[in-house]
Amino acid sequence: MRTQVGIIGAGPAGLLLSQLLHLEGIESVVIEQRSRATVESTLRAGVLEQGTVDILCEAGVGDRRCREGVMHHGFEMRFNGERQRVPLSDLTGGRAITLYAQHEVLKDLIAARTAADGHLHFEAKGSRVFALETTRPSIEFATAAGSQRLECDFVVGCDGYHGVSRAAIPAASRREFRRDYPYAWFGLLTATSRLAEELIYCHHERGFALVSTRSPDLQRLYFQCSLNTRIEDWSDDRVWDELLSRLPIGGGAALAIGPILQRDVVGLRSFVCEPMQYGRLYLAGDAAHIVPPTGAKGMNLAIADVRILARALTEIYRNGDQRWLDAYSGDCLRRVWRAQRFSAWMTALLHRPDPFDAFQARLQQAEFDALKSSVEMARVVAQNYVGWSWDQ
Ligand code: RFL
Ligand code: PHB
Repeated sequence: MRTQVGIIGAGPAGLLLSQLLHLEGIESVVIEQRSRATVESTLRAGVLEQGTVDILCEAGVGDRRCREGVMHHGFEMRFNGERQRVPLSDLTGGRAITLYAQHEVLKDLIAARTAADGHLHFEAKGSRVFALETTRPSIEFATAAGSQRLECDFVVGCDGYHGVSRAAIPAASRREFRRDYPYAWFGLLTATSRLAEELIYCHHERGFALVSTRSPDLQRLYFQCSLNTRIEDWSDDRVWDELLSRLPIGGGAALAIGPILQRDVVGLRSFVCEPMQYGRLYLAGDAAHIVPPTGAKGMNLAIADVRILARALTEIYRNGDQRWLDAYSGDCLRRVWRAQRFSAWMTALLHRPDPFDAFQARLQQAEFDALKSSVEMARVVAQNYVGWSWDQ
């Protein structure tokens, strides 16, 4: 098999890249290890920045999101009982975020690629990349039909943090930066009514909690837990007791208890691989960088990467101009480090330090007080949360 761009991973980065290239007349093949049903049903992100929404519309996959996604013009912070709204749109000249689940974005992208006869290989096992330093890199993988070899002009690693692409870059040719956090998030999806119109980020002495939403009767909730948390130790009653103890602080409606449909525990990590390129291999999304989910930036960064990469590949195929590809890693990393800074700041502000640190707790309070009293600080938070425009 031969194609122009071989893409490993059918997450938001891989699928959107394939779609953007298709719109420019560039052929690609996407190789994914999971089944289509699993990709289309795994719960992850929910917050789309304005720039992400814009690019999904430009890619021709925004229709359902327009009908079903919900725009939010602010969010609430609760800090040891005090409540403070961050009015996103007022502080950013009208920008907003949209709540629309990541797996719904993936369904839309897969439908678009399939309708255009795009080449998607699900349940492809054992992917490996070869000859990255040459002009004919290749990917080998196995499907039910047997072993396959895909020759490409370029290989793009969109295979997430645990994928094979980044590891194919020799250790001497990359530098990795990481921070692991001493706590995790317990996440659940519950069939109950909305607690509030907007997201609530809550700092409580028992730990962080987050109220997000998927639809009027499906809510996505998270709370800080210890790294060694085992899901089976958490009965529904225990989950609700923990959430209710953290959330109804400072007045407002109480959370209505409902059946818990899904639950998961995820560790928090900050990670960057520099550069995001080696020979003819380009990394995009979680394959190159991870942010803790507190800033809601991960998928948005993945989408920003492939927007830049699609443009760079188009320049080379259309005009033979290599400069955009050469600038790819540096262009992405500026945005990535800005998101790292914001995500680490949100995480440090909202979580209970573990082990508890009284000095850090006072600093968190001082930080929250500054946010409350300074419109300049609130504006910086709002600008970071809604995301940066493409030319920023
Ligand atoms: P993905 O989504 O991990 O997709 C990678 C794909 O590659 C496949 N793969 C392979 N395929 C073939 N061969 C191999 N060897 C392979 N190895 C892996 C995988 O099966 C998978 O299908 O990476 P991508 O495309 O870079 O997208 C990144 C986003 O998924 C991620 O950053 C976000 O989900 C992060 N995130 C959030 N981001 C936001 O922008 N807004 C949010 O509100 C938000 N909330 C979240 C989040 C992540 C969370 N978790 C689970 C860490 C909330 C949570 C709880
Ligand atoms: C979500 O809706 O899943 C969500 C929202 C905000 C975050 C992280 C996750 O910061």
